[in-house]
Amino acid sequence: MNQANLEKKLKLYSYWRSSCSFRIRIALNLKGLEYQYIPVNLAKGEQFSPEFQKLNPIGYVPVLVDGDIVISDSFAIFMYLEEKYPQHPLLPSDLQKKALNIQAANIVCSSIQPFQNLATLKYIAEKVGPDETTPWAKRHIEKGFEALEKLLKDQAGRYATGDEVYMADLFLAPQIHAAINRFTVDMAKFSLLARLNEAYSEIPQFQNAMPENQPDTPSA
Ligand SMILES: N[C@@H](CCC(=O)N[C@@H](CS)C(=O)NCC(=O)O)C(=O)O
Repeated sequence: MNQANLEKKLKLYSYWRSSCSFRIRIALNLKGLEYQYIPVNLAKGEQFSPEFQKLNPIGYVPVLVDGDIVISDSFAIFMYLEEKYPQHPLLPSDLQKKALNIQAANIVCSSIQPFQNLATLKYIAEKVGPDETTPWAKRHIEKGFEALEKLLKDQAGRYATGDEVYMADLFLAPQIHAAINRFTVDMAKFSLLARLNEAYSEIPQFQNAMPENQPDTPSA
């Protein structure tokens, strides 16, 4: 690859365990887009460095750099990728199904993940107590999961909104993964989401995007 192409290559600022980065890793994989993985170690506070904050002033991953274009926030990145790289569409053309996908994704993005974000959990640990972080996160994950089960029960097929993978799946898979692996949520209470999770685990593009398979995943 010549220098010009190297510079044009997509770059993803990511952290192995970040569920928001995981969403975009799946989107890039499904669209068949190669990207350079740039790790930002959230545990070491690299998100607060002046260099990173120039890219995303709020100091969160993911950030996507596409040539001269810099986009942060997984929702915005998703919408950008969908328009710029229309191969393997991740939003259905049916308007109702599209709205359902956006609704389900946004429940994860706005009404679940912010309650389990590192910054939120640090605040709870300091102000309330370190033992309160997991119950706090679990409570909000379970509230969201209850709603998602109701929302999707008559719409789901093999995947969240039918038999094809769409936006909702890209947001659900990382959230379910975090619920199980980080917050010990009992998925027996969420049979539909548990079933979807099984289906996601069989898709190579999802497997490749998983926290355990990233260049910055700590060795066991
Ligand atoms: N709405 C944003 C949220 C981004 C976000 O919360 N990222 C987390 C990782 S999943 C983060 O960088 N946390 C760093 C911190 O809390 O300091 C998105 O969807 O990208």
